[in-house]
Amino acid sequence: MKTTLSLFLLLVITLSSLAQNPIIRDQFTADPTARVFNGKVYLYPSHDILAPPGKNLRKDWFCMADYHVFSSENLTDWTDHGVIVSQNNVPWVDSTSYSMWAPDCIEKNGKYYFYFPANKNTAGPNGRKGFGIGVAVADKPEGPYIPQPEPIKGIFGIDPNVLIDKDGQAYIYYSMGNIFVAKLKENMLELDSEPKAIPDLPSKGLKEGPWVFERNGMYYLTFPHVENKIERLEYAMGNSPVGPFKMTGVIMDESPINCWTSHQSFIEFKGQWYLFYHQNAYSPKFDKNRSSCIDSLFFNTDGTIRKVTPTNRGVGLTGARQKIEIDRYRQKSETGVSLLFLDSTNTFSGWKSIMSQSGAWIQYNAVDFSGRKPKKVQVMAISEAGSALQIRLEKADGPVVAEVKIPGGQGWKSTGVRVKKITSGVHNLVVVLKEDHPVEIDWIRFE
Ligand code: FUB
Repeated sequence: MKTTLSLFLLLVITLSSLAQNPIIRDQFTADPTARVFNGKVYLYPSHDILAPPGKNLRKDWFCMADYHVFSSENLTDWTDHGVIVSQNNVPWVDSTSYSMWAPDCIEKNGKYYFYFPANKNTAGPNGRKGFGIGVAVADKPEGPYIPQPEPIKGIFGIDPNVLIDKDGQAYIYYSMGNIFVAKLKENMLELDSEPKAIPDLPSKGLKEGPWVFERNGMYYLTFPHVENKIERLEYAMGNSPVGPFKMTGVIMDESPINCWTSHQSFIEFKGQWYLFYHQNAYSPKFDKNRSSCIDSLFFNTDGTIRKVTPTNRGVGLTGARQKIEIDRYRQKSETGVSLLFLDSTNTFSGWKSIMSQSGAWIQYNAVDFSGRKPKKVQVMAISEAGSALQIRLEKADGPVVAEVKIPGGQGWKSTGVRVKKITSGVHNLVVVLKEDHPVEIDWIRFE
């Protein structure tokens, strides 16, 4: 009993207050499927790693051996519940293939069904091993999950997604060139109809990663598609889970940092819609090591989706007394601000903001100043020649709450100054450089 408890505690790692993008900061997490179960958000991403040496694997390709599940009550603090399914514990999966691609998870009658694609270890009737889609079942969203001994019969494809319609009928969507849909039986483990390719979607350029949701009687079929050189998120709308679907628009443009893939899921949580997607922010030179991100999603009155611009800031509030990493900014001046990794040998340690020109500014949104009023602000910075900053509220020319002289020197130093009265509530912070002497900032924090 004692050993089980300590093992459990070892597995559960709480990552505190890390809402800003990317949201998981100690491992790569791609293809983020988010679901709301029992009032909490659960994240089921795939798990990119670098190809381990000596396994005869391509160094330039996806490499994924298992899945973790994460949960959060506020989209800000994430708990890693550890590995739920691995290529080594699924009887039908080729355990040398490292091919555990984009998954999904859904609840029905108190059971949790985790759907995942992977390479099979035996050839099917067509003589091909290829991708199958399997299911693992649990009594709780975080597992333990028991994988079914065989993949779902009749599916050759990747990127499963399951929708349970209002009448209780479940549908599975997946991709393999086209996007397919089929009914699932009541047991959620078998097909109840022949998979059909969904027509009227773009015929040129790869389509994959279907993710379907319903809102106000409209069905949104969302998917990454290569319209130009790399994927972007597009969608079609229809009035039933099987269509017909009409191509409607683009949800998110191609990655500004050139991640070839894109992959999405959507939730409504506490009255706000969110888009989950991935980027290769922690691995700019290798886009098969991706990281999950979240941004808010809004609809127009006719039900169409407003385009989402990816942000570093992401979602959620940051407490004023926490380290406010302004490199996860919402907006910045066009010139005079750049970001660099704090440690290029460990990109998970994040970035520093480099401000280099008087008047340059960087804006970090949604800092929570409720509770006791702060008296001081600390700024962790380096400035070789010494420099000066202002901290303003709401916008670049908003009220100044602190003037901070950064002393000259080589190493990181925290400088504390008194702050003016800040009214209780949520404020945007803007850091403005007052001199032409460059300064590097790691974080700021109120006390
Ligand atoms: O993660 C591997 C594959 O890349 C996914 O299955 C696709 O959707 C793309 O994101």
